[in-house]
Amino acid sequence: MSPFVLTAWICGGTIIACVLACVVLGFVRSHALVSVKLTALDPDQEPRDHDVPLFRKTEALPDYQLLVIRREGGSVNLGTRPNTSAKDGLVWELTEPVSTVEIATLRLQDQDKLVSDVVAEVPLAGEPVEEGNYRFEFTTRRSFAAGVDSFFQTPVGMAIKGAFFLAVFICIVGLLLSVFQG
Ligand SMILES: [Ca+2]
Repeated sequence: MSPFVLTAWICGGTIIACVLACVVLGFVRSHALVSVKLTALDPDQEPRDHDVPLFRKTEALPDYQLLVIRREGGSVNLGTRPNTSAKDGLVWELTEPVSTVEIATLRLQDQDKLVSDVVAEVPLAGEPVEEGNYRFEFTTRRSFAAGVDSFFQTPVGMAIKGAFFLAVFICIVGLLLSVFQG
């Protein structure tokens, strides 16, 4: 067997193995968070910007901000609902679902221009979670894209991506060489 054919087999095998690993591990990690519902159990206990009755009553309502805290560090800001009570339930939809294996906690803040106060922080769960004055309900679904995305951020995923591109590169170089020599 010529070295070119051998190299082509090895590269082809590597490419197929990388794609298979990506599909399998992406599927394993594809359970993803798609929305969070927040309900304040007692509206009288929600944070207020100030306690002056009747004065700018709407603006005094809380500015809830929800963050996904990642296990690997960093966070995803799901957005802020300015001047809105959560007494009837507030829903945050994730435009890009986040793989559940990546999520450490969900952090609820009352957003402020200076320092936002953490109101509650809860782990992700299948059941509704109550902490303090709040109830969190999570919706998850299979998202292959989120799984693959999350997989490529792991060291193994990065290595596989590197191996894939290296194999493709060697294939192209080998093909060019064989064309020029042939
Ligand atoms: Ca406010």
